[in-house]
Amino acid sequence: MAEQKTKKQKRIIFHVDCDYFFAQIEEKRKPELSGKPVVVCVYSGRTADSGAVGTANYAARALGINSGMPIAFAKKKASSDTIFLPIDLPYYAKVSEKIISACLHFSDKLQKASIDEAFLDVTQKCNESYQKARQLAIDLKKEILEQTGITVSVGIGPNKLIAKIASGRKKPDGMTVVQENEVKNFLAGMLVKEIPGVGKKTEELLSANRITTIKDLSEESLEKLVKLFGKAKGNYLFNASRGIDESELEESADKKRLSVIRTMKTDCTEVAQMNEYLESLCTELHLRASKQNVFFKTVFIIAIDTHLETFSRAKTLESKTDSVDTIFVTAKKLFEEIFTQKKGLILRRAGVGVINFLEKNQKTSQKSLFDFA
Ligand code: DCP
Ligand code: CA
Ligand code: CA
Repeated sequence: MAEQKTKKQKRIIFHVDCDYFFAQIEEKRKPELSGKPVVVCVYSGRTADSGAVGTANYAARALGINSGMPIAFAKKKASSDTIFLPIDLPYYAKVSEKIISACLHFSDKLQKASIDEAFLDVTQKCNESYQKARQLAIDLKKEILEQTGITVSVGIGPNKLIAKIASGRKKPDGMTVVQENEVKNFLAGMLVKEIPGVGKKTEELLSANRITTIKDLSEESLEKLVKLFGKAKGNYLFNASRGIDESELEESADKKRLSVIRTMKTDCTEVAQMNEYLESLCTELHLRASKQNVFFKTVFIIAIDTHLETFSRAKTLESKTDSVDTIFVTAKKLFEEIFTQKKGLILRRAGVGVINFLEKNQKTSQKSLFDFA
């Protein structure tokens, strides 16, 4: 085959980050916390107050209470109505799973980056259009809010680095779009610490070399940065200061999915009209799952209405299966649920998918719980 230099494909990446995550979840499940400063604590158990703050809601942050601070110190800063709560990780992990599962249906590829954030590649889904990406992000935020009551902030950019920086610009409930030609201006006024991975030590070393802004950093030579930080980090900083990041999303096995989605011959207003269509979708999906030689545990559906708004629902089954009937029955129920919940819904496109795979020759699936990035 003749060698062909392929132009690197333009990408559109979302970074979705939940707002004051642990504290927001507590606010949602305990309405009596409304309006009060809330601090979620990771108690070490040594003495009553030993341990660190996991996170604080915005009212508590206004008092100067932040993640990582010793609890005893936070208590000194607290007002009389500040509520201190112990961390409940198993519950937060469940909310996290729901959010990630909503994100899955809005992306071509997903990388869970921590308990409260994920990168989504939406290039294909949005036909490389930032306008479509903006609408998709609005729909995703709405879907997450409806399913979990949690607000998230979304950064949209040409790579993971820009998307990640962008998601932190407007919080809470924010959205920041940075197109490729806007990257330079977007970064120009920022301090070096806005670059992910630039912590206190790096910041100090840069500052000792009179580099304080990202613009300053972009004016340094690669040689100098490699000399100061070594090859890997020097290269990273050199590229990051220019908004360059070609790293791919790292998709974990349990987030891989198969789905089939099509525009229906006629728009549908109830499940009964979808029977034949659903059967053919499920058969095709089942065939693809069989080829991959996997069982699956979760069935999901995607529904797109005549205004091109996207909805999704997912059901995790009691046990793993590879049955086409299970896909069909579950998908049908999920569509029924959407029609019942959304009065007046007129569906144009519909899809069915499966996630949560288990290789057929593998006995158990080990899932790592989570990490804080
Ligand atoms: N976390 C923690 N200890 C830390 C930092 C974070 O336990 N030192 C936990 C609590 C946070 C969650 O991880 O809710 C997510 O961390 P983020 O850094 O994304 O912070 P928040 O979501 O709390 O706030 P923000 O709205 O700024 O994203
Ligand atoms: Ca967060
Ligand atoms: Ca985060």
